[in-house]
Amino acid sequence: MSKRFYVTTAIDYVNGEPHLGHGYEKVIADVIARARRSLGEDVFFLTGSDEHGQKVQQAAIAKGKTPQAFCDELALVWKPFTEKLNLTINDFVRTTEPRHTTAVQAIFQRLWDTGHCYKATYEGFYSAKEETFLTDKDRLPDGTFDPTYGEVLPLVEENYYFRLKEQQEWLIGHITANPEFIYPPQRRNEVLGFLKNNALADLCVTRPSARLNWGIPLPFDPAYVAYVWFDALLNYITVPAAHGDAAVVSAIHGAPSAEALELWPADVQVIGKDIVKFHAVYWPIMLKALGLPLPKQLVVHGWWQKDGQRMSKSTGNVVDPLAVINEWGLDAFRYYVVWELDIGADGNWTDSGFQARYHAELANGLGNLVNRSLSMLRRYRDGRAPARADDLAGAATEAARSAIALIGENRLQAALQAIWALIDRANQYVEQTAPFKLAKDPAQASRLDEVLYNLVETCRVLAVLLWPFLPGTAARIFAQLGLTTLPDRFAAAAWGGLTQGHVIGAPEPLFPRRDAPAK
Ligand code: ME8
Repeated sequence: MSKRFYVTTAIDYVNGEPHLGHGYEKVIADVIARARRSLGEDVFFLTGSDEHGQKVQQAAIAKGKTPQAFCDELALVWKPFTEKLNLTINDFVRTTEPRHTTAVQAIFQRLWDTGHCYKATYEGFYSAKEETFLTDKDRLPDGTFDPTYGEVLPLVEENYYFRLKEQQEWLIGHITANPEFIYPPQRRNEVLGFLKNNALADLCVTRPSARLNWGIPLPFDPAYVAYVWFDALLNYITVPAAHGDAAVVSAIHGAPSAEALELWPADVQVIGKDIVKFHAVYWPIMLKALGLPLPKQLVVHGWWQKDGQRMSKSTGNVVDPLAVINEWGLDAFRYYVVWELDIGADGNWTDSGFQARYHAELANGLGNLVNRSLSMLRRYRDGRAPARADDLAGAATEAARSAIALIGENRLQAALQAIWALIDRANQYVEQTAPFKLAKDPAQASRLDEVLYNLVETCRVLAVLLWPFLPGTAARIFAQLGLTTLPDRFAAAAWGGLTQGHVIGAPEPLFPRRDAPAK
């Protein structure tokens, strides 16, 4: 069996409901996963929920529930969220599942047995809010700690530590030698800058159960639970282990199963900018300690704001992706988040910007092109495709070439722009060739045939290119074209796929125009 292309997202804390940032991250990972499948690759796409730790425990207590009952209830929100987004995931991991917890325990045992962990006493300060140990070096010039840490209290405590220090030079070497490891380059430079200017301290990877018991107990010392980040990062390999991935299984324990999937190393791990240190510093060192290869690429996206401000429950300006999807449709949401925010940059959601794009680019741009192309073919040619003609072949071929290349470079926004250039070109072609005038002149019948073929064939190519981004819309375009397959292979973008005499179906508006919702 050959290795699958393995894509992951961060696993989300289930201390609240999914918001725009979560939706965004999952959509870009899904675009990458679908595009790889369109290229003919076998893909495994994983997401899930991060259920241990202080944040979740506190949220459960605030609701008067046990953490497990609280997580079980939220799983009923988070798992269906992936369906609402039409994600092509192959698995959804919850870190409270036994397949994960037992593997995390086996990994801890292994790291302990091989001397990668040791026990020591910590003396310093602790932020319960961020679950972070702090020292005097972390104080601001005025002597206080950054307000994001919340209340910071002095702490003396025994814990287990994972050795990071001695891997610092190796990690700098790896990142330097593999420029594609962290995308985009700006984030890579930040990580390198951090590693070159700061001495890594070993990482405290446990919490005493007496202080925090909502975690995975250490197999060799049940008075401690695993630090939530150590537990969470491991999901990327505990799931492959559960699917019998031979390399991971033998690094952890036991023998691989017969129908093993080959997944690790991940090809793309999509994460947000706030968790780069965990993924680009701790995670590689953990993998090295286990003798496993590093992921091929970390794709680091920026953060969304709403109306120029950080989204926060307290200010009530959180964008609820489900509300947007219910009102405007999933593909409008997927379209806006990918178009508005290049991977890496920060972005700003405004309702007016969303609605403007919906009307200008989806309703007037794509929707109008498909609707009028199909309507004219039905009106003037009984819905039958004429013989192949190639006026737009060059533009379509160029759009396909450039969109596919850009997706491969994680430049999803630019890929959408390349696709929209073809939509604009085709809409301009309608204006230039004026098929409604040609239809009035019998002498222009063969020219009208050519124009109509160019238009419907462009719609077909567009559906193929749009599939990773707007899968529902792409499938509807194919159905309206009377095609019975899905547009899920890029090979089908080759010009000339529509055969003469093929009968299309009935056009229906893809993005109905609508008034702004009442405020
Ligand atoms: O960090 N804009 O979970 P999380 C864009 N459990 N992305 C955002 C965002 C925003 N406003 N807010 C959050 C965690 N995200 C850990 C991950 S992985 C082993 C453990 C992104 O629910 C954030 O950057 O706080 C992260 O990638 C993801 O949502 C989950 O965030």
